[in-house]
Amino acid sequence: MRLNNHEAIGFIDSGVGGLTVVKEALRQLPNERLIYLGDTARCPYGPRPAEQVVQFTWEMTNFLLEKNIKMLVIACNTATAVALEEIKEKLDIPVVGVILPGTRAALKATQNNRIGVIGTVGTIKSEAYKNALKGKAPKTTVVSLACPKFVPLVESNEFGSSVAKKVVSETLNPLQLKKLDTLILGCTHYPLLRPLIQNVMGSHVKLIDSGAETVSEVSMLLDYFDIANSPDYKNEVNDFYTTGSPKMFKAITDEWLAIEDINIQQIRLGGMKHD
Ligand code: I24
Ligand code: DGL
Repeated sequence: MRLNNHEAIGFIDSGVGGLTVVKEALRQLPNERLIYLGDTARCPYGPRPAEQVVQFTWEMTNFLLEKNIKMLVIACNTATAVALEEIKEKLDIPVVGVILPGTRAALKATQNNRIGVIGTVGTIKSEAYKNALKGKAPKTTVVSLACPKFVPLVESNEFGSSVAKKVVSETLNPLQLKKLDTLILGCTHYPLLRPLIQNVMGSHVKLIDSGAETVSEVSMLLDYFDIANSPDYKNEVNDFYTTGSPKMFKAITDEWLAIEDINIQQIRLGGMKHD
């Protein structure tokens, strides 16, 4: 029997995109204490070589292990795609990525076995989604597409504009004639483009938000390992760490999470240049 029920659940991400997962966790798991680490100083991970993303992801993991987390959520698709397997293998706490939960939901949703996946260059190049889908259901047709313009679009606050509309429609054009009935949003930022993506793909295509699916899996694993916190021990303080500007990080968390008393600290990870 493990006695770590009151410890926090750790979340790591390349920046602030993983807050879409945290927002869902605050809703589905209000008894749990969360610790989030966003590597905003080195974001984005999407265009980086896999070996570098693996190294950065280990640096984040090691930082959170020192905080005695009871479970680790890799809330970034690019990091999950290239680093989940080896991190899971080496850690003795449960480690959850954002890719498998999304594939489960997609396989549940599809009726014609034709599933699309969109993500960063790193995620699509790794073929992690394709392998996971094919591994579970070999007859599935998987159409993958990297959308390198989407993250910059969201991060420049453009996700409602007519420029965004044009970029989304042009980027998704290769998917139009593929007869997909399900599309996995395989990147933390894409839920913010959801209305535009839905509009371009048509209302018959089911969009799967990997992050939201992941929290359901976290909830299930807390019960499976018997490490869920009880309301009596709820500790209100959620800690947020960033490698970048805490002020800018706070601006995003304030708008996105709208929670009070948020504790944000700037940290350095291995190999980072000092100011
Ligand atoms: N959204 C994201 N990243 C940004 C941004 C954004 N700027 C505006 N919005 N910037 O990701 C990244 C670089 N920063 C990050 C903070 O530290 C310094 C560097 C998506 C966030 C998903 C939760 C748009 C925006 C916002 C508030 C909430 C949501 C959102 F301003 F998309
Ligand atoms: N968090 C990343 C992902 O989900 C997107 C941002 C980045 O490229 O670092 O793939």
